[in-house]
Amino acid sequence: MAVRLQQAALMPWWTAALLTQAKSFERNPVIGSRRLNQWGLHAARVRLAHHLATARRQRLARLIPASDCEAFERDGFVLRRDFLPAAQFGALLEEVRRYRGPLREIAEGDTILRKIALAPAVLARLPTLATVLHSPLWRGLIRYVGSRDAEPVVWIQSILRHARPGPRDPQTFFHADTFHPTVKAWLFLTDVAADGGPFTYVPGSHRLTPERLAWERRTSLDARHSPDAETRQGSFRIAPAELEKLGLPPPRVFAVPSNTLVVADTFGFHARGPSAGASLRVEIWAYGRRSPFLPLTALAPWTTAGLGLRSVAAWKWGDWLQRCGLKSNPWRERLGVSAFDAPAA
Ligand SMILES: O=C(O)CCC(=O)C(=O)O
Ligand SMILES: [Fe+2]
Repeated sequence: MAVRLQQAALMPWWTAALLTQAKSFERNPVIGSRRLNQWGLHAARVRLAHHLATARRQRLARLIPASDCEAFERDGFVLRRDFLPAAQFGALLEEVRRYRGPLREIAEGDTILRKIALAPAVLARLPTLATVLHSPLWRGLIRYVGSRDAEPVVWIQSILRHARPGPRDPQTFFHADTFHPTVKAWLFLTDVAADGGPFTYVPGSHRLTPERLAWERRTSLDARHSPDAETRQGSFRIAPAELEKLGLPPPRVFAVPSNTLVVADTFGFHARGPSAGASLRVEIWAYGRRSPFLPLTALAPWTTAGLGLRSVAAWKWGDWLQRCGLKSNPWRERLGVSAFDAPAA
């Protein structure tokens, strides 16, 4: 009874969240409602978000070369080998290798993810990286693919595969990150082998075809009670056989040399590819996710440095909750370690 009353009291809140990027079918009973999704609630959010993103993107096309727009429209990603001039890439690599400021690690199954947040004091020690993040092509690609004139949040990220005992890394299952177009970018600082945990992406899967919309609708009906935790959170997993049924091609495997940039719409299906043994992938990793239902391209006040500070604050808040015995913080702080170091023994 108390739970029901609480649910009823929160209903206006859950309903208002429909106009935001909220995506959890488990937490939000309106988003997760089987009946509302039978009536087409999820499908309507997906359709409207795509419609608005397409309109916003058209207005940002001037920021990048026409050939990149074409590649993106066709594939859902832009790939650029030799993104930086060799000397600048060398300086960036050296700078990141030398950096041993505080960083955080989190486990994703048997993978360890290591992240350095780019707060202003950190960026001051990484001047080449700061320059790269201000370059017109980097800024333009993030904005166009993300369909917002907004700064992304950026980390230096290391992915250490088979680095701890644990279940299969959940990111190795094909999935869409959320229900609306959204951007992620990878500037690889290591060479990535096909069997060394490459990023993989199903070309063209960013498009909202009638088949995809029907799949979104079907998946939304049971997502709230899915056995898969990520699907319950609104990041729908898809089986390889289903990809084929949607008329999609096999995934593209980004086995690429360092200094390759990939900027992708992660509404498209993607996964962290398999790693035959222990492997290390290091990248400058960016992520931009803003309100999907704003028709405006601008109105996004956060800067990359501000977002970096916010990441650090979130980690510290997690530490505090843990110290108070309220919740354990999965983000472990590590000191004196670089992005390129092996996992702790
Ligand atoms: O690390 C990767 O290759 C992809 C992970 C992923 O699914 C994501 O970043 O959204
Ligand atoms: Fe993802």
